[in-house]
Amino acid sequence: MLLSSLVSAADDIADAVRVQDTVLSRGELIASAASVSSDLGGARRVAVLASPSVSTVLAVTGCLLAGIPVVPVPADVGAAEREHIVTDSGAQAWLGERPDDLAGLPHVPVRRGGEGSSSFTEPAGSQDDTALIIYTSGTTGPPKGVLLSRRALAADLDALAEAWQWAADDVLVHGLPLYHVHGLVLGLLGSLRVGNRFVHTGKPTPAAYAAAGGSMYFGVPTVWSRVVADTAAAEALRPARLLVSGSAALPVPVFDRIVGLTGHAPIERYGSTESLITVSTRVDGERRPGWVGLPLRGVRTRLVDEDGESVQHDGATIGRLMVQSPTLFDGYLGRPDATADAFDADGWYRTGDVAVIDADGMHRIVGRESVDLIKTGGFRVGAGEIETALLGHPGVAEVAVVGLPDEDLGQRIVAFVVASPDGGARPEELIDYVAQQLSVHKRPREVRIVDALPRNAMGKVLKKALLT
Ligand code: MLC
Ligand code: AMP
Repeated sequence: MLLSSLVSAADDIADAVRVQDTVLSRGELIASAASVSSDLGGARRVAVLASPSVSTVLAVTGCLLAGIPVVPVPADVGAAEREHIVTDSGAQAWLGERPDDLAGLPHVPVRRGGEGSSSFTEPAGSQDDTALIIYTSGTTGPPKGVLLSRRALAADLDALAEAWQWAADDVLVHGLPLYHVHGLVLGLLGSLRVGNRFVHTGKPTPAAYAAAGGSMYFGVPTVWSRVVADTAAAEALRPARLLVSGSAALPVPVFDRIVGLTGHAPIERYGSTESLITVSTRVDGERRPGWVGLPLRGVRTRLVDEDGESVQHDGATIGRLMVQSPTLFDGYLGRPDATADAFDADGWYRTGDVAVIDADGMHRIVGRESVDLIKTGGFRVGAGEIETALLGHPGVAEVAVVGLPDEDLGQRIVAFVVASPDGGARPEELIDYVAQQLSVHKRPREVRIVDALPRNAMGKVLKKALLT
């Protein structure tokens, strides 16, 4: 059973989930399943506009308990991306929060209440059933729907609970989006599986983290670098048990500042939407700055060269990181070609990351194979997706998008634009255009208008020349 502790706990927990100032009991969460079942019974899959709200928590929990696959939609989604996700996923309704534009689907609000419904029977079906379809960017084209089974989610959460000694008496705090693996799967579903109290701070500000009184905190590196820039907020985390960083590389100076101000060496862990979390440092193991740890229980990793041959695990040789794991996804929805490309002939998942592994199995992520996948504030964004959006603007003749190093965001999205001859567009206008078409978090932080893009003899844009 995916949300086992939620369903099997003997007593009601009055504050099982808190989202900012609103609190939900365990009984209310379980009752949401009954209400979702009766409102949406028989639905094949539903979309949830996953803003950080109790409505989102009830919608997702209700669907998972009722056995209905959920398509989480970014809370800040724009018009074109919303249309794509709704059409591509085949979602039949919006459940929970109401989007500005329904994109042709009916809207079903979630009902609160139902105190006292303390028992629940998991619907007939299998652990192989899809629980979530999370849209994620590739190097080109629109985002693809990643099919995640109930089994994969459960396996990942159990392996993390083992590595982190995560238990029912923890209070987990974060303020991350509820439409990606980090905030939704690890944060919310992890808490409901383990049975601990869950607190969502609305936004991941240092002050909100300091005030939350948690035992475990999750953050992306941008959040942690903002926390350590606020000495008082960082020091308020001293009583916590575990500070966890993931979704992008945690800079070593930030790691060191966390140790200095909180007394805790952060736990680092590595993964992706497709593989879930596969590598982590352990509560009872070494936490080495710049390294992301050991394979979780049941996970195997290897490094290969360009020909697919294994390279040494000597702590120095760089290779392409491959993963085999019970936590792997079941493919991209409706994209057998892309699914096949993601695996080698022996079924190893190609992560797209390059890494080193030392003789003890400790992993260090060196970077990504492709410059066209950008990680900004922990969000994965495809350069191609932004280029396509910008080319839809009449003021843009040519464009190349790259991720440039950024102290705060890790990488910041920068668009190099050649304006169309009949008058260009102002950078601010182009930034807003992307925010309205895709998601606000995918907008370029900077647009540079240039006379020409650097190209090779074949006419291909030389992105590496734009990185300097
Ligand atoms: C700014 N805003 C605009 C705008 N410009 N709105 C519309 N149009 C424009 N042109 C508004 C935003 O809507 C927002 O409003 C406000 O400005 C600030 O937005 P921001 O500047 O984008 O926020 P920022 O401070 O940069 O966000 C940093 C961050 C965020 C760390 C909070 O990047 C974040 O939440 N990252 C987490 C990503 C994550 O969870 N990734 C996990 C992927 S899973 P308002 O009103 O909203 O404030 C994964 C697997 C694994 O990777 O390993 O975990
Ligand atoms: P996403 O699919 O959004 O979860 O992004 C997955 C990608 O994030 C991985 O392929 C890595 O490139 C990156 N990533 C996740 N965790 C870490 C980490 N701890 N260190 C470095 N990169 C990471």
